[in-house]
Amino acid sequence: MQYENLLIQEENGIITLTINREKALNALNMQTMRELGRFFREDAPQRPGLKGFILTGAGEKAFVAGADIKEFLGLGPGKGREMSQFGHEVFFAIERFPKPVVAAVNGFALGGGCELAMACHLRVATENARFGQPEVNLGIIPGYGGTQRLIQYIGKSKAMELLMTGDMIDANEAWRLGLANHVVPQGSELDKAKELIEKISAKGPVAIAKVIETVNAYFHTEQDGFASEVEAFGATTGTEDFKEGAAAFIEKRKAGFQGR
Ligand code: DAK
Repeated sequence: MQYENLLIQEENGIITLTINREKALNALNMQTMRELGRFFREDAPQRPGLKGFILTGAGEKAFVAGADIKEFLGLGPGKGREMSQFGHEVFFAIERFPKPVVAAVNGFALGGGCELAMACHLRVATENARFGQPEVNLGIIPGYGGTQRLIQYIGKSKAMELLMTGDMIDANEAWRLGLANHVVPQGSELDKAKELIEKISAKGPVAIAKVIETVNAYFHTEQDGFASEVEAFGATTGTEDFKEGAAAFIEKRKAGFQGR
């Protein structure tokens, strides 16, 4: 199958997927989201012999600097809900994939980029990696599972702080908090990710699939936080604040929010 924004390389049973939009710091536009969905929902399940997958970003600066803000301007509550729901389906396909998926976080992992890294089973971060959920700077909330998975990884207190301040944390802080599994020098992240996948591939494949299934099952609770995120995200995309936040980013100025 043809991919516009994903580079797909296979070596020794490991597929490395590189999000290839370096000029936009690998921001997730809808085309890239559709391609990630197609890969994990249609292509990868047809390749049962593989050992695992690595997700990374092109260049040395960013893993993924967020959803593509330049596509935000046409959003409203209906479209926002629809896109959030689609994003959840794509990221659940990654999170529930029965083979290891490792994020090689080689720079900024912000907003949708941090959400993508969190949907992977493991995260190897380079020393220059930065994680954050800066959506509130744009007048919205995370829409690809960030409000739920950040709590799962680092706990409510710190998640609440990062979600409300939009602050970034560096790789060592991400490791200290349990968000990054390993921190490695820039340039060695793919080797570390491959080493992890090789180690896992020596174990029983059914057992690995069941580990993934049962660890994920721990977080299936009565109240569906993901569904409430879809609704809340849709609501924020209908605000004047969101229009102002996205316009301010594009015009490279500080946003003036009005609270409506
Ligand atoms: N989208 C589009 N373009 C981006 C981008 C992004 N998220 N991030 C960076 N770029 C572009 C910049 O506009 C710039 O393009 P040109 O101006 O050269 O054309 C180029 O990448 C290089 O960026 P900078 O010049 O800004 O590079 P710096 O080193 O100075 O700064 C930075 C790096 C990562 C600190 C900065 O670029 C930055 O703050 N980027 C934005 C970070 C951010 O706020 N990310 C978005 C978070 S919100 C949704 C679901 C989920 C989401 C949205 C919708 N739906 C369900 C609809 C998620 C939202 C987010 O991710």
